[in-house]
Amino acid sequence: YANDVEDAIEYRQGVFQAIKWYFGPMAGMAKGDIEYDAAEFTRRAEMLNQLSYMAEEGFIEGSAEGDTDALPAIWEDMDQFSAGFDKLQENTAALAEASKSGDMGTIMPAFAEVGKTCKGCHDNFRD
Ligand code: ASC
Repeated sequence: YANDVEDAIEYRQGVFQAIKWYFGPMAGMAKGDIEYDAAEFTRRAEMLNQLSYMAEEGFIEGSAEGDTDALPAIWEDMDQFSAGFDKLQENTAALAEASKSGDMGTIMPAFAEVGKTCKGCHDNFRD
């Protein structure tokens, strides 16, 4: 699957853009800035779970060079980087499940875990 480095960078940035698109209003609902809508929250959690499987393949060999904030540490420790996506997949699945309760008290801990997973990877692997 020979991919051009620039295409790969744009691809993964697009996936992260989509993650932000789905995540943002969920954070708004969690904070109470946006009215909580249980079905909409669940839909977004399920989309996040799908997206959590999509970004990693954009980190192709050689794509530390280019218009990217991705740090070379990714390719130096691909196992740890990859484990972050595994965690995101698990956490977003747990969030989708928790969201079906329709209860913010049940949802919030699962939501916080997802946020922590985003941040953990950014701290280690994003400029
Ligand atoms: C966001 C965003 C992130 C996460 C993270 C959560 O809205 O852009 O990277 O939330 O800050 O801890």
